[in-house]
Amino acid sequence: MLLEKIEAMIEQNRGRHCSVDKSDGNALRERLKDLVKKASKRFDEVQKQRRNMKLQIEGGKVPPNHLRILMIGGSCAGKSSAGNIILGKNSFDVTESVRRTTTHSEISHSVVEGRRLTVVDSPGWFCIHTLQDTSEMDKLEIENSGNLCPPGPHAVLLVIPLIIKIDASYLRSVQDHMSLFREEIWKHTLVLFTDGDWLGVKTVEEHIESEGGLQWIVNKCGNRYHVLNNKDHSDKTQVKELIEKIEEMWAGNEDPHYEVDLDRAAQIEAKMEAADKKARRLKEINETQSRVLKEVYEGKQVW
Ligand SMILES: Nc1nc2c(ncn2[C@@H]2O[C@H](COP(=O)(O)OP(=O)(O)O)[C@@H](O)[C@H]2O)c(=O)[nH]1
Ligand SMILES: [Mg+2]
Repeated sequence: MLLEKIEAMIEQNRGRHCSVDKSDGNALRERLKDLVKKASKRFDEVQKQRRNMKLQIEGGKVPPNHLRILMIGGSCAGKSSAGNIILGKNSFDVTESVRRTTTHSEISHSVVEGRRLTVVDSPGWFCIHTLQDTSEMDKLEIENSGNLCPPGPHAVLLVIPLIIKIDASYLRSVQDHMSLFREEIWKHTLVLFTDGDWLGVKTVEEHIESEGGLQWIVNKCGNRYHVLNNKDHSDKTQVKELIEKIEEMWAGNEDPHYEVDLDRAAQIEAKMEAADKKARRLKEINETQSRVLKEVYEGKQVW
């Protein structure tokens, strides 16, 4: 059937084939060669950087036995799934439809590889929204997420799915929403790529080098990144290696964690409480109005 259709198409085109420009092919090959070269350079740099950090740990800079980790990123990036994989249990609800399930930041704890882990999951932002497009409540939730694990997270995992194209609006959205935190946050941030099952034979470095926006993000995070396949619960080495990378980042930093601003935390809490109270009041008014309308409609109310 398929062959018949192909033959009919060839006949229609009177045997003419689609011509390709040889110079185009050569240019593409050159670009690919360049990309592979850059990818291999990035890989070597990461290995060198990791060796140096490991030496610091071996030299006596022992990482804390209790690590606090904050998950941030766009909605549906895989933050909750990654949080669950890291903790080794289903603590956070995962979005299985278009409706987002994480609307408030949540905290959970576990012991992994003999180490206590605290993970804070956050709602995230719509991945092409600018800061202006994001609601005030969501902004407060995102900003407040770090305050859930005082004095602050040792590691911030900026979750980015490998499947998504990092265009200018995606990059702008990341930059905008990261600005809800202080600039120092980048020193404690590692890019966590999800959808590891999608990568296939391509290396993560080749993926980074093929997306301009991604290079900016990864470089801003001091060339720290890790790939997770959240669908593979049996692969424990992917979490073990992530924790090693978090410890190495910790060893390379002067400040032990991203310090939360307690005054700002109190302000946010007050704002959230006020918004909550207002929402409850509006709900009550709405309910009263509906009840009165229902009574009028049913002829129970005499005016
Ligand atoms: N194939 C694949 N799907 C994933 C992966 N991580 C997350 N997902 C799916 O992506 C969707 C959003 O995940 P979720 O963790 O709720 O994202 P969040 O909104 O950032 O918390 C869910 O349907 C997950 O099953 C992954 O590594 N591979
Ligand atoms: Mg979630």
